[in-house]
Amino acid sequence: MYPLRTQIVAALSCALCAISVNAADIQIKMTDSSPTEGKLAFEPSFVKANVNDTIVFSPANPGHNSRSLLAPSGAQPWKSSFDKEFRVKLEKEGIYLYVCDAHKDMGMVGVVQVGKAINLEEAKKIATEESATMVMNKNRFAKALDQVQ
Ligand SMILES: [Cu+2]
Repeated sequence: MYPLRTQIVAALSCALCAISVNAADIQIKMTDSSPTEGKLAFEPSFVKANVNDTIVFSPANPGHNSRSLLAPSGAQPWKSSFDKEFRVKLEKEGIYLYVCDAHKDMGMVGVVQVGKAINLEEAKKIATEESATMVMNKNRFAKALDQVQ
């Protein structure tokens, strides 16, 4: 057994490293059919992440990609290739809206919240406009945005 003092120091330094270094990879599946989300979906369609976490879009079926529709100011937009795993590190706080280019009209869309939702009003406005053009899953953006905290 280590002396108590050593244990405290070890616990403290571990807590600090969790805050500063421990950025996570968060997987979002691109799928034809999700048990939780329905047809033509990103699963999960809402993700809450921390600054510097990496989103990993992974194809469960062919025919999908991911493109950002809205990113907070200063953040890099993205557009992935079809049928390829794609990693994007989110360094700016706010709401990100994204779509599949092939199935945006079918409501294949998703939302990532990074830190505080500083651009929520803008995100809601764009989501409402886009949802009006969809022929199915019209409420997906709204359902995802309802989970923003
Ligand atoms: Cu798609």
